[in-house]
Amino acid sequence: MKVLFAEIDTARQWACASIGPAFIAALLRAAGHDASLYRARKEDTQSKIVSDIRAAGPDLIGVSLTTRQWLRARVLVGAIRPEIDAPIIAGGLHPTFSPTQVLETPGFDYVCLGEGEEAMLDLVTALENGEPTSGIDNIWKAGEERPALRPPIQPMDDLPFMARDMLDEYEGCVHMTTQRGCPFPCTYCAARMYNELYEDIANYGRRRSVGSVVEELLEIRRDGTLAYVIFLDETFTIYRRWVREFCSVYRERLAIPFSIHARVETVNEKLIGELAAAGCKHITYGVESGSLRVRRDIMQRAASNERIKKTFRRTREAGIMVTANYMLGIPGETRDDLQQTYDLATELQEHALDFGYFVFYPYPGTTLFRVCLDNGYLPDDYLGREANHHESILNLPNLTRDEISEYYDRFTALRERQSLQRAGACLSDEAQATIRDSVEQIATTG
Ligand code: B12
Ligand code: SF4
Repeated sequence: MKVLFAEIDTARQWACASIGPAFIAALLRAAGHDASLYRARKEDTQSKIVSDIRAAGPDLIGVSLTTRQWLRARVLVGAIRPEIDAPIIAGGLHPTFSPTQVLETPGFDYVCLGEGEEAMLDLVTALENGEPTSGIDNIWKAGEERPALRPPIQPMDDLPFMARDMLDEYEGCVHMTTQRGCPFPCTYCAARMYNELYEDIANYGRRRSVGSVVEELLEIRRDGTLAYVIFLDETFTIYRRWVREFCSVYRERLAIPFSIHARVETVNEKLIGELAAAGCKHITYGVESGSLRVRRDIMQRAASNERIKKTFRRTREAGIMVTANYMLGIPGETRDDLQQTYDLATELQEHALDFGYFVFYPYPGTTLFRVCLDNGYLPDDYLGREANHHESILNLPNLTRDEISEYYDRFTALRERQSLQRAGACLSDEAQATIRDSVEQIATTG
């Protein structure tokens, strides 16, 4: 059977496509099906997308959706439905936590709840054999009852390696995932909601064996270039024993530079040293807020500012580049909290090469989404608004949208100053003077 996954680009094209379909496609291909990816680029018109998909002749169309992709996807699927005679299934974070919203939207025939590999294989087999598609675990058919969930896939090593041709990788820079699930309780995070979805069935947290991860990378190297590895796991440094074993085997057999995401509570000096020795060149830490009150009481992230600063310093001293991420406009935050975030970001610049800053958006399924809903912070038309991280959609009692935008602009200016200063350090005196002028201009306007 011919399955076409459509990747829906939004404001920007990300470095790699959604990886859920790449896992599913690998299993479908192993079972003899044809699975491929079509990218609906931002600039592509609706009629081009419809005609491209028609030309591909799929028997089933799959779309992987985050909340950000949902708004464009629902319009595109509405346009595809009358033109192409193939059922359409949506999976991923957004359909999993807003399934009825998706199924009530014209064009969507099925929603996949949670993990999709085995469920898609069962659906494709049923469709191919002309069998009924009702009652397949995880697959919610429009107009029918919510299905049961099958247990999370275990062991993860049984899954075939991702269909890498679907990831848009180039020049040997590859993306890897080693685990599913995160044990932390961050209240704004959609990823951790998988734990709750599966809580009556089994523990959602699982990790591949070190051997399987290394084998996948060795296979990539055997087939071509392997220059850099980006581990996409949300917190690479959980399960320290696994990380230690990984570092030792990776260092011996691969020693290719790599980057990871981590939480400061999960690392110590020893682990940072082992990561550095294995080839880790870059760690992104979620700092999120400079206010301990906001981190601890609202976000459920309790690390102290001292711990954050110490971890940043140790990471840099180990020769690893550091990036920090911040969030602005969290429900319950005040202007003073925003200022504390700005102050901490300024202080951490000494150690962090760069930082990301995002205006808070409440993702369905999360604790903070519920807080926003229950307290009337969400505007009535929120379902029709774009999910973005540039401006707040919320009506918050302690913080205006303008105040959030003001701080967003201040972070933009801070980041520009930082990159100009770093560029300046390698330039001539004359070039540095020009940059100093620009920096001053930014400082006065920012
Ligand atoms: C890697 C990653 C990225 C990568 C790749 C994105 C991707 N979609 O894979 C990059 C860097 C590009 C990225 C970017 C962003 N991300 Co991101 N990202 C992640 C992260 C850490 C891991 C995703 C992953 O690897 N999952 C592993 C795969 C195997 O799981 P999966 O995607 O859930 O897929 C399974 C099922 O959902 C299902 N499935 C998935 N798709 C489909 C499709 C079909 C047809 C079927 C049947 C089933 C199915 O089957 C899959 C296999 O079992 C997640 C956290 C998480 N754990 O999900 C955040 C996450 C998905 N990202 C998030 C966000 C907010 C963003 C950004 C907006 C960041 C930003 N601030 O700008 C952008 C927007 C991207 C976009 N296109 O919308 C949120 C999404 C919340 C939401 N409800 O929308 C998450 C959940 C993080 C969070 N803490 O809340 N991200
Ligand atoms: S540590 Fe990251 S992935 Fe885990 S719950 Fe918090 S934000 Fe989500």
